[in-house]
Amino acid sequence: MAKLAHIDSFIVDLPTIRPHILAMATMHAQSMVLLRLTDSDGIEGIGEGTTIGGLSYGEESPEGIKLAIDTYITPLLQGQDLSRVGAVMARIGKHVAGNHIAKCAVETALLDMQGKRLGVPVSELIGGGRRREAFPVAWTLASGDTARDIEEAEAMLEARRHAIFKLKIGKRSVKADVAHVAAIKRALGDRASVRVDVNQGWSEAQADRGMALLQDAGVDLVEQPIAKLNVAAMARLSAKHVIPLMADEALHGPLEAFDIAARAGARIYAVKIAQSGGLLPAHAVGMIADAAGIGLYGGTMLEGTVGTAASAHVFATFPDLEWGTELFGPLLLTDDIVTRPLIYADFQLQVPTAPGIGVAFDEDKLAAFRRDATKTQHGSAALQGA
Ligand code: MUC
Ligand code: MG
Repeated sequence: MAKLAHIDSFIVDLPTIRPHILAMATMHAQSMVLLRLTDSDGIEGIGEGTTIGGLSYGEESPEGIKLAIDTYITPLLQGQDLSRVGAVMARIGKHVAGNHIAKCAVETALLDMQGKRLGVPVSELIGGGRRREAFPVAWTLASGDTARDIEEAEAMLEARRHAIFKLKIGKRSVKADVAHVAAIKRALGDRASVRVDVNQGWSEAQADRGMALLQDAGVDLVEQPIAKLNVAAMARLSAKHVIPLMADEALHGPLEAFDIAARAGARIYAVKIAQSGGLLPAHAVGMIADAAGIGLYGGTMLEGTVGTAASAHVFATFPDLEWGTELFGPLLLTDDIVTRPLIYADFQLQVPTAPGIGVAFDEDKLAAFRRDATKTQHGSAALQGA
């Protein structure tokens, strides 16, 4: 039986390459909770639990994720057979409500261990195995400046790294936001797909107007335009507009996936392992969407390489990844904490092939970036500003 021998969770803060402006926060750094589990056979599993902008995006903060793992989840792992990943996660689910990002970090580490035990990539442990070796990745233009965003998009096209661009809007007036988006779409034309993410920034009336204008501007989809709990309004907007509405913050695992599908609240799902509560529930979200005829998109919480690799394994198993993915998190950061970075080439991310999630910690980098190892105790709030 593979029992827990050691567990270590810690926060790592990595600066972003430029300020990343979202409706609810401006990021200057990303703070990720990383996890290392070792079992009684000496097999190691690593995981990541990451959110955006401290407590401004969702109900879990980096500090809270670490606390949930250390205080409440670790005792539930003790004495268990860690090779029974589904059973262990069910036990955690019975005793820990919510805390999806903490659960995702733990499930990632358990699956990483299991893949290493069996000598297979994690994608082979999910839903019949992987169906693709690589997939398209969007880049988010969020500098806040139209000319700078166009320049950034042109550079990405030139480098053959991204041909899908997501624009973060919802902070300014609908008119100003639409003008910004339309200028970028005009500049890029048919060379790129342009999408927007409002991060719940609009009322239903603003969304109604905004969606009509964005459709005319040639935008391909509108992500979470209104409050996540207002599924009735999401359904009204979806029924009224040709431009598809994509659910993001509204999705917190299979239950919401089923509810939104039943109420016709969205035509595309942004699936996130963090929001879903792990890789296995994220796969279930994908299966529900597929059964309901809802398009699939691989979302991100702007995780670093560990969480991005874990997400890639799930998205590689989806029957149809119609809208591609946005697994660009590591590219937004100035440094990395793994020995070998993920490979982005020809507009695609390659799904790792080594056993487990297929990436390993670089111990020197961890020592340099661990929050508990750095002298100045810079909290995520201080780094991320408002
Ligand atoms: C979100 O809401 O989708 C994903 C890409 C990005 O720039 O922000 C995230 C969060
Ligand atoms: Mg979003």
